[in-house]
Amino acid sequence: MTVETRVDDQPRVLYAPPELLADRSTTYCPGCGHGVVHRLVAEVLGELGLGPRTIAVAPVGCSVFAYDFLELDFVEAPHGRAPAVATGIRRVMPDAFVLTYQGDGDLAAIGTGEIVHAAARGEAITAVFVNNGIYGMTGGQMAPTTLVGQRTTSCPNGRDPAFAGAPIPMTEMLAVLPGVAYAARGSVVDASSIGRTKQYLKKACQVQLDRAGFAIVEVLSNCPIGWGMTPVESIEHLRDAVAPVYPPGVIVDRTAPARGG
Ligand SMILES: Cc1ncc(C[n+]2csc(CCOP(=O)(O)OP(=O)(O)O)c2C)c(N)n1
Ligand code: SF4
Repeated sequence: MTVETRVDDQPRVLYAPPELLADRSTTYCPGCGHGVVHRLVAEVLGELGLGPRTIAVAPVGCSVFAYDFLELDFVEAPHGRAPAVATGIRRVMPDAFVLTYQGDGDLAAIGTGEIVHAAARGEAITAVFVNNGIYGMTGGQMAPTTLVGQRTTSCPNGRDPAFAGAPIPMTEMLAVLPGVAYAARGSVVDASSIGRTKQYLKKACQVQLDRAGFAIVEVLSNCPIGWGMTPVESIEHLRDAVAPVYPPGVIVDRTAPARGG
């Protein structure tokens, strides 16, 4: 929706949606972070002029609907297989810009093998990894990223690390692989975090354009419905409980010039 005002009796646009964001009402739950991440993807690809040559790969999960909201060519992958599908696209269409969009159930559980091997091979792919700490689409079950003590529909007494293990910091794990040229973690917690996340996404796209290796941006996001919170409570929880466990920032940048002698 375009927001306008009047200055000196002249119309002035305060905010206009990016061209690559479809002009349709959201079907995500009120307050869901996926919409913010979609907007950032649309802005970044638009600013880099990549819309026409992008092939995006949608996941299984709430954000499968990215193909309805982003004006891009999309392929939908089976659950967790987005990096493998993206690899196939990369191999047969070397000039395409290839972007994957996955949730944490998709990327960090059923799709663990695919993301690890695509990253290890240094595939020229830009991966967007939306970590909301839960399986949103299927009713809020525990994911590998669920916090210790967090209650979900499959661990109603809270995640017990003695039974379910500790939360998996996927992006830090991937960052140790030499094929990963760039790995960063942003969040949708407030305007400045969203601005930084946009910069991370832009850098991750540039890494692909430079054929420097695999690039991933994790985005800490909120799932008010799955967390049993209001949208405002979920943002506070994201800031106070989630971000300390998954600290935002650049995790690795192998494109940066080496320092010293
Ligand atoms: C092979 C297969 N197994 C299980 C499912 C059921 N399923 C659909 S979405 C989903 C979890 C998605 O969670 P996440 O990736 O965190 O995305 P979110 O919905 O939270 O955005 C599961 C297990 C499926 N569709 N296919
Ligand atoms: S269940 Fe969670 S992730 Fe899915 S649309 Fe609703 S708030 Fe978003």
